[in-house]
Amino acid sequence: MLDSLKEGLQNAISKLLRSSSVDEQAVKEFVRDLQRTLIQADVNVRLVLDLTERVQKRALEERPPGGITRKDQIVTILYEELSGLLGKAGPPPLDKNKLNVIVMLGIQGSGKTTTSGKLARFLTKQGFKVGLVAADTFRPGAVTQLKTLGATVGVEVYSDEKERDSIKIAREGKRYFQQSKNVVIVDTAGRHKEEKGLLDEMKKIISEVKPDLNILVIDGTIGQQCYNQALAFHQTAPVGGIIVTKLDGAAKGGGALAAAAATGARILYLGTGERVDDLEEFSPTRFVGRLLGMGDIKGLLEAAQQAEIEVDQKRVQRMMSGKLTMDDLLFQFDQMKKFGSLRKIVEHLPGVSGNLKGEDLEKAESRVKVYKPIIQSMTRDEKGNPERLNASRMKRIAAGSGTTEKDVRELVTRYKQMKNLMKSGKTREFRQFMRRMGGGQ
Ligand SMILES: Nc1nc2c(ncn2[C@@H]2O[C@H](COP(=O)(O)OP(=O)(O)OP(=O)(O)O)[C@@H](O)[C@H]2O)c(=O)[nH]1
Ligand SMILES: [Mg+2]
Repeated sequence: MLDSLKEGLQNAISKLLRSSSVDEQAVKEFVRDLQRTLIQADVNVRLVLDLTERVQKRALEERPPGGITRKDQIVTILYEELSGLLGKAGPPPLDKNKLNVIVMLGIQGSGKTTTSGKLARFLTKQGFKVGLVAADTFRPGAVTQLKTLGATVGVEVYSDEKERDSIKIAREGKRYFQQSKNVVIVDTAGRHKEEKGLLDEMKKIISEVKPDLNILVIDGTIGQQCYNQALAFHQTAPVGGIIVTKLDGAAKGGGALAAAAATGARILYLGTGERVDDLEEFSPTRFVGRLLGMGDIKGLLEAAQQAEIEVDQKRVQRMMSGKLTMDDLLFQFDQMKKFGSLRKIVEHLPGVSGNLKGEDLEKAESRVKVYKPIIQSMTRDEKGNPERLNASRMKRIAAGSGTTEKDVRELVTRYKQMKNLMKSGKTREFRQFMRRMGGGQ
């Protein structure tokens, strides 16, 4: 499931990067691709629509900051929005000057007990005085499991094997550690998902011990079921933080996205193995990178830029060899916008043909909006070989694109000028400039 999500997202991104320009149409297509791939990957539809609506709005409204291309900016927006779903990074809100009670919530086998041990160790290392409370009276062996873990991490465990009432144990445990500790972690029982009995028990424990933080433990391998599960717990006891476990295996934790969205709570830590040290602080950007199969956002941007550079370099090489199509011309106009006025560029380039006037080029820049529909109305053959554009073809194209024959002739003149520029620009500086253009920066 996550592989296809990853592939779909990457395809949407490379398609965007290959498009000759990033106009409204390209953005909308990108957003449609995102929707399709997210929904196919079984991500909650509401979530998909909210997310893609924000991506589209920002992609159309925000201008890229200096030094960043439109395409990179849109990829960054996608990253930010996906990461934004997961909230900010940071430690849980614990106060060393008081007793902080943490209740661990989650269904059977999600990793509550293991994670209680890991968290106890983690917080002890940070200078907290931690106690563990074994309030799982449901599963035989649960108390022993927690005691063993406590011994491993050097944290005291409160338990009462004769007591069947988990609420009482939770209350007594809190009282027991009241004076000596500043963090108490209550490990609770897990049963089948969304079972009413489990949720009722949680509710009672919570009203008894009045925790400062309820942590929902979610198994990272269960995918999208996370959404309903998280919601059910959240409605019973407000979830203040999430820990996603079992992310050391094949799971990439897409369901965590859904859990975070369902509760509005932050993910605090990730469980990445069975050992007591296998707990990582959570970083939204790193996590989204993992979801997309990339190291981090920087890695994705670099890969994206590289793909773009390769495509563009091939094009520049072809153009320099004297072959220029109408699509190349549009590409050039778009590229030139990145480097400032075409006129300034040409005036600074030695060896450029004298028949190319700066004003013509400046006009060309402002006329791209007219040229685009004209080029779109050409046949493939005409785009590739603009020499074939005779009077009758020009007439047809003008009618088809809603422009005038004069506009079409003007574009053909610009085309010829650009082709001459390519031919005459044989100096080293010109070649360097073209390579720079191809490089996208
Ligand atoms: N690989 C891996 N295994 C984990 C991780 N966290 C927990 N486990 C394993 O998952 C299994 C269940 O973990 P527990 O901590 O017992 O889960 P629980 O939520 O307390 O289960 P119940 O008490 O039955 O509700 C155990 O075999 C753990 O070793 C993790 O991050 N990675
Ligand atoms: Mg347990």
